[in-house]
Amino acid sequence: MSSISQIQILLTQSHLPESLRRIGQKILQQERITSEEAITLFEEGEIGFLGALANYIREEKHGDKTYFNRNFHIEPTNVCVFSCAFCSYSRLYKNKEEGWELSIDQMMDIVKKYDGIPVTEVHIVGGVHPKMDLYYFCDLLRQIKAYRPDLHIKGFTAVELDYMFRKAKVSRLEGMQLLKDAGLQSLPGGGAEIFAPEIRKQICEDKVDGEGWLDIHRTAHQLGMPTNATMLYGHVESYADRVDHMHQLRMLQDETNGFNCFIPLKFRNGDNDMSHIAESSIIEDMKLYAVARIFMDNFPHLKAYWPMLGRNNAQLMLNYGVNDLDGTIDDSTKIYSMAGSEEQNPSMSTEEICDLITAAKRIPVERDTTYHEVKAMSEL
Ligand code: V47
Ligand code: SF4
Repeated sequence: MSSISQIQILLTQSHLPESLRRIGQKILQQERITSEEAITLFEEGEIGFLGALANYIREEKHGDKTYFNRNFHIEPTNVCVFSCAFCSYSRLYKNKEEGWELSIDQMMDIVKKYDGIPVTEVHIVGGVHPKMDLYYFCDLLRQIKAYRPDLHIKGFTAVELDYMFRKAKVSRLEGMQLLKDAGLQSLPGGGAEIFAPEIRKQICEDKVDGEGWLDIHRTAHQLGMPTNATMLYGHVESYADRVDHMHQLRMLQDETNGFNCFIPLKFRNGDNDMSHIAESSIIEDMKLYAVARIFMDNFPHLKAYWPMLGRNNAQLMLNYGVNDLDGTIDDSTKIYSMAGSEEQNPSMSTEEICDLITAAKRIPVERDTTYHEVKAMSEL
């Protein structure tokens, strides 16, 4: 049965509350839903209904295509001046002997490990080390580009950038231009967490606020650099906080059209200062992905980051709005294994990721960072 007829049948069911029927009709007429309606979906939407709406939108936008890319991570340091309560990864600067700090040569050795391997992207992300400044990272970017010009460099969360720019006493525009000139091409979506100030106060009080995060992404978009957006969910936030977060992203996207994808990040409670908080259930995860797909109508892509969600759950989300599974990264990221994700050694070969996608009756497509198709399945 097509996804449109599935929704039409659901909308005729007599037990469906009128509020949900109206939302379903809006989706079929390609109308945007309001923040209040998104909250209604969280509160009243039953999972089959939400899944059908999200899947309809996903198939309208992308058919069965499911994207992945070939990338690797460089994590320059896990030493961090900030102290986010959910973070299992960082070591405070005052305890820095427990952490790692890579020199530029060591990071170039990581790049050289991929000689002859058809990766298209390097993702640079880490803690915030006071001695690794803007000019240090410009040097790193230049060396990577000189060594491997074809590699797209996606790097630095708004948190790292805000600190770098303040320390170097440059404006956000000046700092971003320097990084762009040195080779930075796009920004990852990290550091967004939940924008609501009362939640930020409880989970990440000392780093850039929501307004600053949005302004840094706006600045990147002004310079023609695409970015991603994340939301850390499933801890102390309410449905209204989630919707407010997504609404602010949706408004910025209306203004700039600079976001590529939205990546909900499920809070993992291993070995951090929020370990007493239970993790969200898989049903809550499915609801969240579906509502995100329905609400964020101007975001082209919805990504399930499998190293954090686990590969089986990420596969399930392909029926709840997701059309991107991130990369075939090897064990080059430690953020999630340190926070208790079931993916202790997150690595999937191209064949494994394609099998995962085809088993869900979708079509795997290798993409580059900006979603140009590198290879369709028939060529993989
Ligand atoms: O901002 C940290 C999250 C983010 C935990 O843009 C946690 O393509 C869950 O943003 N439980 C950094 N999440 C990683 C990130 C990312 C990852 C992959 C792809 C992209 C992209 C971006 O990791 C942080 C924070 O929200 N995080 N600790 C935790 N315990
Ligand atoms: Fe530092 Fe990022 Fe961890 Fe926060 S989440 S403590 S900014 S590494």
